[in-house]
Amino acid sequence: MNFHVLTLFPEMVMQGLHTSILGRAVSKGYMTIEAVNIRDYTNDKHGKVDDYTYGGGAGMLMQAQPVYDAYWAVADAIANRKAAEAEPAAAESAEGIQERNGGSGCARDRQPRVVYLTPQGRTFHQKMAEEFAKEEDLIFLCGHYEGIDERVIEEIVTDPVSIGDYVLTGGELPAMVMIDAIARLVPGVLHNDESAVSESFYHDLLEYPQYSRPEIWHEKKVPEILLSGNHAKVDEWRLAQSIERTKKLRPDLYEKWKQRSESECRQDKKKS
Ligand code: 6GU
Repeated sequence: MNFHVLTLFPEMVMQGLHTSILGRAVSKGYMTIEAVNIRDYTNDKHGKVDDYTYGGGAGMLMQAQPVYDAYWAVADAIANRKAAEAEPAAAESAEGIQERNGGSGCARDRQPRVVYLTPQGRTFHQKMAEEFAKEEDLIFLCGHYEGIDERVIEEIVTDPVSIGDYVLTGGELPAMVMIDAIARLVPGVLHNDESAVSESFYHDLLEYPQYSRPEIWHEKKVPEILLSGNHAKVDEWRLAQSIERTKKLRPDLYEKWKQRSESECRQDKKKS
C-alpha cells in the first residue's frame, strides 16, 4: 500500500506517521508514505498558494493551479511505476504518459482514488477503512485556510471524507487518522494477524476488558476465568463481556449487532 499526501505541511504528516507501528511498517516495506508539498508546485514566483475568495468573505482559499499540478505529479509517478512493474523494459518509454484519463496504454488501468478531507464528506468508519485498504495507492488531499477552489476539487477528488461532526483547522490530522486506520488493515503491518479483526468494531461489538500482571492491583483481582486455562470458557466470557459493554456504552452499535446476529441465525435455520 502506498499513501500519498498532498499538503502544505509535509513535515507534520511525516513526523506523525513514522513513529511506532506505522514507522516499523514503513521500514519493513509493508507500505510507503510520501508527503508532497503543494507549495513546490505553484507557478507563483513568490511561492504563493492561496488568495482571497470571489464574492468576499473572511479568509484565504487554496488556489486550483498548485493543487492540480501537485496531484498530476503524483498521479503520473504512480502510472509510471505501474507501467514499469507491468513491463520493466518499457519503463523508459512510459515516461511520457501524459494522456490524462484514458489513452490506449494498458498500464494505466484506472486513476487512483483521491480522498479530500472535508467536514462536508461522508463520515469515516471502519467499513470504509476496509474498502480503502484494498487499494494499492491512495492520494489524500489536505486543505487549509478556508478550503480549496471548488473547480479543482470537481476535477480530481473521488472521495470526500469527514472524520466527524466538528471543525478542524486543516485536513492533515484527519488524513493521519484515516491512514492509521487503513494501514493497520494492510497485511504485515500488525504483528499478530489476529488483532486486526478481533478489536473494537469488528462485527459491530466493542472489545472486551483485558488484564495483565499483577494478578491483584489496588485490591482488584483479575477475573478468575482468565486464569483457568480453559480457552473455550475464556472465549465465551469475552464475547459476553463485549456484548454487555456494547449494550451499555454504544446502544446504537448494539442494536446493529443484534439485528445482524438475529438475521444470521434465521439464515442458519433455513439452511439446516
Ligand atoms: Cl476531514 N477536515 C476538517 N477541516 N475538519 C473536519 C474534518 C475534516 N472532519 C471533521 N472535521
